[in-house]
Order: sequence, then C-alpha cells, then structure tokens
Amino acid sequence: MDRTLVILKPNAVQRELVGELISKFERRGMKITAMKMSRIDRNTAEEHYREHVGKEFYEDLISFITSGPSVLMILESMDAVNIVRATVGATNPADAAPGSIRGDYATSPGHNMIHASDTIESATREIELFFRPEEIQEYRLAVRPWL
Ligand code: 3AN
Repeated sequence: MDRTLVILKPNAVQRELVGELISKFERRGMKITAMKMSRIDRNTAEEHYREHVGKEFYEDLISFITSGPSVLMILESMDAVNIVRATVGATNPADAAPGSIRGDYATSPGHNMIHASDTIESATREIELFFRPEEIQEYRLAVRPWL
C-alpha cells in the first residue's frame, strides 16, 4: 500500500466543500489514516512549496495557503499517489477533466482547491512535514480487509 498527502486548501473550507471532497476519496476506496484541520504557517508553507521559489506565482501561493484553515489528510491504497492525482485532475483547472475535483470545482490555477503529492518521494517528505507519526492511525477497514 502507498500513502499520499492531500490538502483541502483554504477555499475548500470557505466554500463548505470539505465533506463533499472527503466523500469522493472514501467512495473511490481510499483509506483515511490521518486527518486534521490546521492553518498552515508561513515556514511550513515555504518548505512545502520550496520547488516553486522564484516563480511569479510563489508569493500568491504562500499567502493563499496560509490565509485560513486547511484540511490535511493522509490517504492510503494501492498506487495511492497516482489514483489521488487522477481524482484531483490537472494543475490548471482549464485542463482538468470534468469529473475530477479541479474539473468540477475550480477555475483558477492559483486557487485550485486541493493539493496532492505528485510522487511517492514527495508524499513521504510531505507526510513528514505535516504529520507526527503518532497522528497516523494503523487499522483495517472491515469492508475492505485488504486495505
Ligand atoms: P500540483 O498542485 O498540481 O502538483 P504544482 O506542484 O505544479 O501543481 O504547483 C503547486 C501549486 O502552485 C498549484 N496547486 C497551484 O496552486 C500553484 N500553481 C501552479 N502553477 C500555477 C500557475 N501557473 N499560476 C498560479 N498558480 C500556480
């Protein structure tokens, strides 16, 4: 099983879409192994988005993600990174397929509702950045005992 990190960004909270978005992952068959609401601080945001330092949208990215509470989750399944990225859709909502989260709920590349790790390596790094080991639950789903 793989793990991946999802952040429902501050506009998902403001638009009262948190429950709807979590449901999509549950229905897809992902197991939630950690979840919390948190206002991401500037240092953590800068570490999370370090690959984007210097890009023209960097300041907006940091100020947006720190602008209010986000909901952070660890999701687990076979091939979790790719499955979640497909559910989330392309970075630019204009390219995101209808049915994907960005394809159904977002219009702006800067305010695209949701973050999902793009590789297993970045999932490992991002999970360590946002969650302490004791915040992660190990359990089996009665309905999907292989998970
Ligand atoms: P993704 O979130 O799909 O992995 P990245 O890692 O390329 O995309 O970009 C991280 C975040 O930076 C995006 N979620 C988005 O909020 C922001 N971003 C990326 N490209 C742009 C852009 N061209 N204009 C504004 N914001 C952008």
